[in-house]
Amino acid sequence: MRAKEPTTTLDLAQNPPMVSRRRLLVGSAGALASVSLLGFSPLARSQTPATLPDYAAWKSLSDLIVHSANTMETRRDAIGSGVLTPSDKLFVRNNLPSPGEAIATDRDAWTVNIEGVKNPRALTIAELKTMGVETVAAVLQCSGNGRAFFPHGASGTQWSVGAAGCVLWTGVPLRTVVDALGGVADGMNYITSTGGEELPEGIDPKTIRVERSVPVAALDRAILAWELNDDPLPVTHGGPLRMVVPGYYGVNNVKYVRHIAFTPNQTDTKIQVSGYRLRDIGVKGASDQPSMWEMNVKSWVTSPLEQTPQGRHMIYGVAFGGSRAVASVEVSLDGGGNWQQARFLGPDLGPFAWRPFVLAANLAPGDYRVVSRATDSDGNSQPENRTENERGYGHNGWKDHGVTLKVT
Ligand SMILES: Nc1nc2c(c(=O)[nH]1)N[C@H]1C(S)=C(S)[C@@H](COP(=O)(O)O)O[C@H]1N2
Ligand SMILES: [Mo]
Repeated sequence: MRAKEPTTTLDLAQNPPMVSRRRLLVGSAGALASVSLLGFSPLARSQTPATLPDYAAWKSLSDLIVHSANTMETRRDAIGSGVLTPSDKLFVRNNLPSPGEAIATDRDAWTVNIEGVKNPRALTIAELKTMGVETVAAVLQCSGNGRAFFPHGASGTQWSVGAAGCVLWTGVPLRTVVDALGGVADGMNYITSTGGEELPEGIDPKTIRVERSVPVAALDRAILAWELNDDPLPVTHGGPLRMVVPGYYGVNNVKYVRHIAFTPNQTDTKIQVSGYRLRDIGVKGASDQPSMWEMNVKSWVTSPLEQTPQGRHMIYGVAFGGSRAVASVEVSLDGGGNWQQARFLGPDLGPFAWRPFVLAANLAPGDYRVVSRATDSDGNSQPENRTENERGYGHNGWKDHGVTLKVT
């Protein structure tokens, strides 16, 4: 039930930089013209290879904007109206190069060390699989999703809306594992997870290791996942085993997890101490600033996006509450002047999942600014404007996430 648009129109409209770069690569004069017509886009600054890197070669290139070999986002028009994001359309973000398929040759033999519990020990995936199993639907979203909308030129990948997806994780609840190991040791305030990448020599590991701490309260929702969307978890997305903290930003969902420790303090890795910290523009990251942990309420329209003929239309989008359920979502066709309640579509897969929404609209010829505004179960609504911040994190302002629709 997806509105089909001429692909070329959509490409140019929604992802001008990708198209521009592609054409620039082949040296077409038309491409240069289209660049100047479209004007400056922050996305154009990122490298845009026309192909997928080897470790993500199984992905659907036509559904992705490839920012770099380590960063790929889902195209806005590829999200569709389904509840779940197919794995081959899911965004990818690596802080370090992907470790490659070799780490998954014997998945069941992969071990994770659990420390800071009464009886610390190493467990294989084979053992974890005997302890318990649950499936949770959750939005995976990078902290910098929406960074491209910040006018100050926040450094980092210029994600639009596509550094997010809603997927199914299957694995054992961390609580179950911890209970089997005698419970959390006394005085522990954080869960600290370490990624399994091999680190290059000659660099202080603390400056590059992907090791993140989340408050110990996350134990109630954390899961050690070995499946993504009912398939063995691809290495691309953290297989053989991933620490999944539903409702928390992407970075806290540590891939190829090797080590989980309950700790009194947060880890002293750079990615924790000064990275992923919300602060004013121009301010350096520091441990006294809010860490990118729980996600906020957010939504965006996914179709139609640029141009559409007059008549009756279904306006689609996705909405999620972040760390709590989404309660409702409204759509405005006039940039926030008048709002209409949209209807959720499909099954409710729980508080951490997103919900596709739809609003039927009769559209007469003209220009429309289509925006959406979600509200979570605690009554928090998306603000109109972004909160300016140095790294362009946590953007859930509804204004920037709107689309300008030409009805002909
Ligand atoms: N081990 C490890 N885990 C990691 C990362 C990484 O580079 N290494 N990147 C983090 C970031 S910043 C994000 S947004 C998500 C991206 O998950 P995905 O690549 O499966 O989409 O993984 C997180 N977990
Ligand atoms: Mo991220």
